[in-house]
Amino acid sequence: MADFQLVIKGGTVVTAADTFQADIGISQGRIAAIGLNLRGETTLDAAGLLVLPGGVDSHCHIEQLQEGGGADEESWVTGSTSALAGGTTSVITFATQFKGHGISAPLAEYRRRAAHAMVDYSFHQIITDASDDVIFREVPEVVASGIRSLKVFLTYDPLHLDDRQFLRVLAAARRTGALVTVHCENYEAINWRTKALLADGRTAPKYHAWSRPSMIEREATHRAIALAELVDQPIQVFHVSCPEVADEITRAQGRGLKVWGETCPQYFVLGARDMDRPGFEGAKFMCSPAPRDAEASEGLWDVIRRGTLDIVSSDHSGWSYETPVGKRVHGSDAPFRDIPNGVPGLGSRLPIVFSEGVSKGRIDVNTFVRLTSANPAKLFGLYPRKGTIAPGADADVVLWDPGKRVTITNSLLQHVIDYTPYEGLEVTGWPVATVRRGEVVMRDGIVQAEPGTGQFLARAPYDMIRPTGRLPDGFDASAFLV
Ligand code: DUC
Ligand code: ZN
Ligand code: ZN
Repeated sequence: MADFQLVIKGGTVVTAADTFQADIGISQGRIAAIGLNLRGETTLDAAGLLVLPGGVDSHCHIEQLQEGGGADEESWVTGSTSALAGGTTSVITFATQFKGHGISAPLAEYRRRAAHAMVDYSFHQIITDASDDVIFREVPEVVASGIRSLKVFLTYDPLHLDDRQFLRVLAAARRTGALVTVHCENYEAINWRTKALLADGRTAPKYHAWSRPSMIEREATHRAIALAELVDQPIQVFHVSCPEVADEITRAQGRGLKVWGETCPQYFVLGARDMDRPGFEGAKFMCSPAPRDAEASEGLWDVIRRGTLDIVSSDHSGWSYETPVGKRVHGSDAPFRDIPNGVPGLGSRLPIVFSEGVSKGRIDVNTFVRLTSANPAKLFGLYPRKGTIAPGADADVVLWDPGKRVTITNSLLQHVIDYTPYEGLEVTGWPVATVRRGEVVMRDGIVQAEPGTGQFLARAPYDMIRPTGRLPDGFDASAFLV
């Protein structure tokens, strides 16, 4: 007689902490038991495979609204398909504010669109205009609705916040119990250098990297940490591109601050060299911060092994190469300043991190699970429902063939974007089946899930992002609505 609806049988279970042989019994979408010789109504054979918790991608852009109307090319259906094909079962995407407007109305539109998701999801609320109404009225409402992270940009027109506005967001997060995630680059320095490059006729994609060298990222990271320390507000630094920037986080963590850092696969395998490809080709590799050089990429693994950077997200951004709405939106000879930033990476995230990390001997498989699933779930208040294999957790599981060699091509990734910057990259390790809340939604690359079956993940208050209580002079300026 069967005890469970589904049993994943004979695999090697891997969590953030342990690796062991076991069957997993699943009923009602949750893990009901971990043991030996479990019997299910249905069995999924995992012999010879790793059994991992579903990937949690805590930074990706899906169907993001554009100021002129419309949204990013990657829809919830295509984005979910790519995520499930690549072993990711939960994502955190973004809801944007447009300057001069509020956040509640666009958030309702984001939620309406996300109702088509096939992965479970939450949002980071982007704040681009820290007006009184947004900071004092709307942010508390949005956080109370379960969106427990705010995102700010210290650069980019028209998104960037000055220091005063950034402080107001940090204070609002402290009052309401949210994490603040930060895009750290110096706005004025980039604009100044960009003007000079364009004045000198240096317009090709490769000058994107020249416009924002590493000290521009390091300075903004240092400033973001200092202001967060002033407010005593936990932050996560997004997409750290190199060890020089990570060193700022190491120092902050050494002082006992709640500062976390993520990096992304593009910083492991791409470099400024890729933006120097002939013609417009370099646009395929343009993202911010800019990928650096091979030494920086290798150094990021040291930083990961030390624990300073503890999450690898995709920063998946939907801009096709050939379409008129993607990288060429301002023409095929647009100066680098006018080419949209971002690279697709939802489906390729896990294979690249596994291959570059585990298969090449840089990290062990438990560290892989920590970076790509357990830590993002913990930092964003989803653990232990997501990010682990344990009784009571959602049955989000990936069956992983650690020895499978694959050459990445765009069609394997199943996103809507017409290219991948990783075309031709050889990886060892590939997902062969994905289970989302007990349902087998991908097998051998074929995704079968109904649009609308993804669930919104409302995030309740959690300890990890509670302020430290250490304030300069013991004075809590954030208690005042200024
Ligand atoms: N950088 C971002 O900050 N967001 C999306 C894409 C990018 O390159
Ligand atoms: Zn960013
Ligand atoms: Zn991003």
